[in-house]
Amino acid sequence: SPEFSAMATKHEELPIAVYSSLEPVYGEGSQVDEAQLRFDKLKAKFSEVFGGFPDVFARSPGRVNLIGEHIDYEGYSVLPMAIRQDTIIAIRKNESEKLLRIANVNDKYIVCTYPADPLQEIDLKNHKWGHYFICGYKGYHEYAKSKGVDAGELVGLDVMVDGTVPTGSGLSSSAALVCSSTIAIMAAFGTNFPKKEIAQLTCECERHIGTQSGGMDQAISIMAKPGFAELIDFNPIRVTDVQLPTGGTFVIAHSLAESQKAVTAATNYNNRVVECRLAAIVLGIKLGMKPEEAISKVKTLSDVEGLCVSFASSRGSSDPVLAIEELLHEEPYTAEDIEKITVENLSTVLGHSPSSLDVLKAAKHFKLYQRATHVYSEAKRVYAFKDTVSSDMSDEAKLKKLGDLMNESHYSCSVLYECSCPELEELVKICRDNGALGARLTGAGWGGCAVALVKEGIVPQFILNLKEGFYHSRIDRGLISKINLGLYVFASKPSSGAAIFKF
Ligand code: NG1
Ligand code: MG
Repeated sequence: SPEFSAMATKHEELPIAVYSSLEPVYGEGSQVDEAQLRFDKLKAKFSEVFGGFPDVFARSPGRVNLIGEHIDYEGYSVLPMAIRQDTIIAIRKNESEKLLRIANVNDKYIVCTYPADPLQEIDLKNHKWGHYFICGYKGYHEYAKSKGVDAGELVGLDVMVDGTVPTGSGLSSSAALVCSSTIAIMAAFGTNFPKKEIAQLTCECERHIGTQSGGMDQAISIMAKPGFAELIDFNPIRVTDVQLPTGGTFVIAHSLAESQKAVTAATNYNNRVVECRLAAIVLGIKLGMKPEEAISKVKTLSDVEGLCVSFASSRGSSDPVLAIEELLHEEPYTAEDIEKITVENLSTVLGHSPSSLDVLKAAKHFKLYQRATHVYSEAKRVYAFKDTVSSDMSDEAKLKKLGDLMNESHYSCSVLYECSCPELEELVKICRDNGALGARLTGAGWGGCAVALVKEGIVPQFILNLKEGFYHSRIDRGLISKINLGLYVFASKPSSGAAIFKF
């Protein structure tokens, strides 16, 4: 019936499709058969574990970021695309027990049980995969409350999860799980919020896991359209379709170093967020703000970009990096160095947030110059990428330029932001040596995947060469099995975003 077709919801709301016809959401072809098998298996496993059938299904994809790394939380636009790999969830209200029971088709993930309490604290010291569902659960209730929506009575939920986004790979398995959880909960309670609002609320609720993340992953997972990468702006979230030039394909390759971001946040991800914040405050003060004003008003480097640009223009330039070069020093700052400038101790500067205090405890020093230079230059590369795509150059010339920008982005991530690792460096080099127009780490880094832009005609040979040059020695060392190689290196087309599936 038309009521259940993907077309039936308003454009701004999540598409609702029928479980028995996944095509409107997954697109044509073999993907649909594969997806249908997974949904059938999910439903069967649900029955096996909980008895009976789920009420409804939800899906949300992973993503690959093409350019714009570690700048979403600084307020800058990024340019990712959704991938085919996703998380699907079967869910049912359970009125008889006020418990959230979260199971997984993969036995590696043991059943997690939580109380049906939206105000519960997530036990961050004891990381569990089910915590991501609770992020969505809390987020749903926080949003419903803020909108005066009746969130329904507190009931239990039976939940079965199947995810195909490799974890710790920089392809955002976390957002796929948080987003699909939130949507599943929303659908189970019979509500459907506008996509932009779901993107915003899932971004905020994933922070319950303890990372001070930006909103890229959730925005693309919720808002992606098949066939397009998206330029995503923040505050508020906006997406612009980006049609990539023909003749090029993005190949994703896993470095096989797993990056457990929720566990390493204090030294990696949150550390960088804090460094950027401190760099922004110090720049604000150097550019004439009173320390207490900078501490209370400046949160991100985008907040002081205007001041940096004014400074640069007084020197005949428009590049905010010039302000960094003149006002910050390359030597890492100690906490004391910064406190001399802020005239306030750093825990106060950072508002005593627990995750920031963890960062301060773990940090020896702060590389303000390098991190800020990365952020401003990466932000520019995103626009250069977008402008190249919409320019009137030939597709060939466009692809070359996009590849160059990706290479520059990787250099900046690796040298200035220091979020690469030896395995990623090796992999990126092998990609370039085998004819990639450009290659870079994608996602947070410190492991996970690289993305390479490759001329369509050489993709099969390129993948073979990667297998030969990077993966075979790892198969020999027993790190991965040969049968699974397709999970670690594959070409990817821009895929579709989140959806609800009813019976
Ligand atoms: P990964 O680690 O790929 O999930 C993270 C952040 C993004 C963004 C990138 C770096 C989360 C949920 N995601 O992505 O917001 O900051 O790192 O560009 O923390
Ligand atoms: Mg993540």
